[in-house]
Order: sequence, then C-alpha cells, then structure tokens
Amino acid sequence: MTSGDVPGTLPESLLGHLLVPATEFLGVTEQAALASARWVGQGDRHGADGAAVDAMRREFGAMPITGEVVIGEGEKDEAPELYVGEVLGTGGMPCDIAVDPLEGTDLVARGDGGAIAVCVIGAPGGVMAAPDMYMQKLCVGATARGHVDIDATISDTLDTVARCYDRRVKDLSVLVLDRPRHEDLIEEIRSHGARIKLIPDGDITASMSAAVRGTGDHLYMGIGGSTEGVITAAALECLGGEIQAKMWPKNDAQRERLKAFGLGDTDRVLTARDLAPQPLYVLATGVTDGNLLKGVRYFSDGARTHSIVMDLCTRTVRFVDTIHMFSRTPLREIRL
Ligand code: VTB
Repeated sequence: MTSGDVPGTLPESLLGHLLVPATEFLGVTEQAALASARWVGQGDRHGADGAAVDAMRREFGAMPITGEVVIGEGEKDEAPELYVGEVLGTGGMPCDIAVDPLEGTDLVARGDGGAIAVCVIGAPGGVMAAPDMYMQKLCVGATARGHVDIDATISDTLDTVARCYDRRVKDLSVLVLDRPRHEDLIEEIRSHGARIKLIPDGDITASMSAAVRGTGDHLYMGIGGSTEGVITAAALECLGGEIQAKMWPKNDAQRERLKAFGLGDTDRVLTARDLAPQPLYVLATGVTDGNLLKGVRYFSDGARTHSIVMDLCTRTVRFVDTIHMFSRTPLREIRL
C-alpha cells in the first residue's frame, strides 16, 4: 500500500512538495466561466470556448505548479493552447491537469442551461490520458455505488437503483444525452417506466448532478465523450459516486488507437481506478444555470459565480459563491 491509498494522505509523488490548496485553483474555473458567459446566446461556440481556454491557461500559467495537461483541447498539432503534454505553471507542485474549459459550448452558444468550466488536478500519473473518442458510461451517486453493473440489462439497472433509493422505478430520473444513437436506450428506459431527462450536451454536469442528493437526478447513462468520462470519474470519486465505462470506438482507426493506449479490449469495464486513480481536486464553476450550479450573473461593476471545489486531500466539498469586483472603486453594495 502506498501512502496515497490511505484516505486523507498524500500520494508519494507529492511528498516533499509544497501542496497548493484546492481553493487556490478556483480562479482557473471562475475566470473561464466569467470569460465564456459573455458569449451566452451569441451563436458562437468557438468564441465561447476560446474565451474559456484563454482564461484558464492564463490562470494556470500564474500558479506555483508544474502541471502537465493530460486531458486538454487536443493534441499538440491541433490545439495551440492547453494541448495534451503542455506544461503549465511557474514551477512547483507537480501535478496532472485535465480540463474542459467549457463543457457545453453549444449550450452557451444557444443560451441553454448546464454549461460549466471544469478542471481536475491529479497527482503525477493520477489521471488517465484517454484517447478522445466515444465512451459508454453509467454513473450513480453514493447511494447506488457498488450495486450497479454496466453489463446488466437496462431494466435490471433501473430496478437496482430504485431499490438503493428505496423508491419505485417510476420515481427515478435518468439523464441521457439526446442523440440518435440512444434511441434504443431511451425506449428501454421508457418502457421500464423510469422518467428521463434528455440533455442536449454536458454529461459531466449530468453525472455530477446524479451523484449529488437533492438534485432530483439519480442516474446518468449512455455514450458520450471519453475525455469527459475521465473528468467525471475524478468528480464522482470526490463525491462518493461511481462510474463504470467502456471505450466505444467508431472505426478501425480508433480501435488501433486504443490498442496503442493498452485499451484494445473494448469489453473491459473501466472504473475510477483506471480513469482517475489519484485525483486530488476537481473544481467546476457554473457558466449557465444548472441543477447543481448557478450560472454567471453580471451586474454593473462586477459579477457573481457559483462553484464546487471537491478536495480529496482535506476530504471536503465546498460550494463557493464569489462576488468579483471589476472596478477599482468600491462596489455600491454587496448583496447576500
Ligand atoms: C458529450 C457531451 C459533451 O460531447 O460528452 C458529447 O457531454 C459527446 O459527443 O458536452 P457528441 O456531441 O458527438 O454526442 C459534448 O457534446 C461536447 O462536445
């Protein structure tokens, strides 16, 4: 057993390094959210994403870390910023970084709810550098953790989750991405009697919502992005939830790619141990209103953000409500 296996202790790769506390990373997601929320409803997903990327990169760049991007905006030749392998920070705490500067670019372009800026800070080697392709996922909160099985039938899974929550299947709310590839899945869920929320985008947000009690969501299932799956795995680890996942290559080229990553067996069920074996912190800030986080609210000389800071080192989950003052002169007033 390494020291990192004991809850609340640091992984060996970080011993002897000055640990940057989780809340110090808040500026990363807050500034990304503040920048991209200006693009709400502008019909420009690239503009919104670019604003988030620039802000995130600037904030990481000023931090006392040596952070290597393992999940970013693409490979080096595709992405000028936050590319996989890019090292960020002024030097200091070694860490892995996984980012989705704007999860839900289309949501922002349309002015829809549920967009977030999110990042994961992991111990070196603590976050899988998964190849970007589809991934089948099943995500639940702590109440159903240890009881579900991605290989079970949909009806068995719904029955199991209902039992865990001590309720009827018709009282469950299942989140599914609204995509043609999910027609059969949606049909099976409906015919077994559970309620469905079809989401246009944003399966990290959806999975976190299913893992937090009181949101009214109980289960996320379906096929979404693999990089989103890695970030979800880290977040659910912090929230006490569970992800089970399988890579879902579309063609032979992707199957070959998976082999190079040692993931050639597409029947293999990946868990948080595979996807994010040593996450430290996960931070997310709402860009547009969602079940879990409020979106950015601007006012005449400032703005307000709502974030979640999940910290496995101190074993805390904080909801942070921040007022950002834009002008040098004092704000007229602070509202509760
Ligand atoms: C999902 C969704 C993301 O990608 O992971 C999805 O949660 C999967 O890709 O917000 P498709 O859009 O091809 O279904 C996103 O939409 C981000 O692009």
